[in-house]
Amino acid sequence: MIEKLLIANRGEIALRILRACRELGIKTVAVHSEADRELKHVLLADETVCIGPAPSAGSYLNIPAIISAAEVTDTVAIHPGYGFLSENADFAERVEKSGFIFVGPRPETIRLMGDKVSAIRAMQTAGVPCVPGSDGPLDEDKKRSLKLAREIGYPVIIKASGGGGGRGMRVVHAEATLLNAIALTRAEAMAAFGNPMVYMEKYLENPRHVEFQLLADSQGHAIHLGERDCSMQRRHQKVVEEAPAPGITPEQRHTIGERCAEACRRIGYRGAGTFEFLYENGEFYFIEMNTRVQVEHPVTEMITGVDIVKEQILIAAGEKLHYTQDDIQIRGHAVECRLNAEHPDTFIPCPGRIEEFHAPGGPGIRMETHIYSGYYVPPYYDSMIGKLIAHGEDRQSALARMSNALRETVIEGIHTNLPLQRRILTDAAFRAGGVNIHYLEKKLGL
Ligand code: MV4
Repeated sequence: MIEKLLIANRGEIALRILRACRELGIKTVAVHSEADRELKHVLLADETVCIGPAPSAGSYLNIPAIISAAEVTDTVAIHPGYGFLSENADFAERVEKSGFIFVGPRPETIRLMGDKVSAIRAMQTAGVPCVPGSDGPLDEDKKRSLKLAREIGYPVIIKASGGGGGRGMRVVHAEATLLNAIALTRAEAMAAFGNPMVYMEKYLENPRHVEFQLLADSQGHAIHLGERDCSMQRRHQKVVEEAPAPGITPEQRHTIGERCAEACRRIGYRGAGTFEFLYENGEFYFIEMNTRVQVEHPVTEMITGVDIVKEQILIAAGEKLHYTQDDIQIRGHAVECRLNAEHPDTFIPCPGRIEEFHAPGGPGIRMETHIYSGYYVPPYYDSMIGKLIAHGEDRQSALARMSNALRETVIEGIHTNLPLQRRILTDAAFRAGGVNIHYLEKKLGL
């Protein structure tokens, strides 16, 4: 078993990883920046190492500093959390070459999925449904691109293979602008990712964002934990997530989930992973795979009873999955509201001291946060300060519990998006379920 684990992250996910380690009897090393000495998990960890200055580039993204911290503390494994270095194949490789266990997939898998063209190709081969498109990179042959777009049918979308998560894409509505759009996206992709490769897909105009959670061990077993709906988003930042996705049938869950599991077996996937789909008119279209634990993993934990972070660590330790697919039952419904330190109307980040914090409670309520009364939210990092999760026997009950919990939550001293979250919970379309990815921005009048 792993004796000691280094948490290469900060905030609520670092605390989540620390708690999983405590349950497993694993000692923890918290690495932190100069601005993060008072982080809750740093105060709780068995050992702490300051790895650099406040800006992430010198600390949470500083690979040599993290490896050195692991060396001086006799760390066995490194958990990257989400964001920062979590999907950096070079980091995973350096971790393994230095003799540590990387809690995540093999570096080659991270590299394969980081390149969207190769990820889509791998999924297509494995029988995962994908968006109609170029089935590979666009070449310099303009006639061929024009012909392809005409066959797919406008609108189409040009995406950078090195992009993902909303970076490096351009929608094209008519033939007149296609070639220019390809050239522009290519140039931007080269500048932003050092990779000029672009590909084409049919542009789906009003899809939902539905993603499947997968777990795979290093002995070739893979299971799915059902899906989440993450359509309630603004500028590619998710705001509310829920599981299961409204309106998805057990048959659809079984069919798509099993395709994803089979894809994991084929590519020798290891650890937790997420298959992102667009869902429109009853059909699923794969767009990207995430090779890390995700912010919204708790809604899946609430409806399946599986501790995803503990499973990640046990898989990294070489253990077999503790569940077979038949062990996984969906129980009730869960919803998550992200809590951000930001102005509720302008979305401008609002760092500062939390003068007062009162956490909500009651049946089915889970608060994942590192904040406490007196904690200072630094200005250097993502504005997310926590997540509130509500579970109930059905969607109605989960939403009722979430509404109560949002009313109970008190965060004073800084602006937060609590007022926005309370508004979303009373929104008729949200309450009906199944809004698409454009809903929130339209509601907010953007
Ligand atoms: C799309 C799309 C429509 N059609 N691909 C944006 C983030 C990246 N993961 C993929 N994205 C999209 N790809 C096709 N073929 C619309 C989006 C999209 C989106 C997807 C998921 C969640 C929010 C989104 C917001 C705007 C656009």
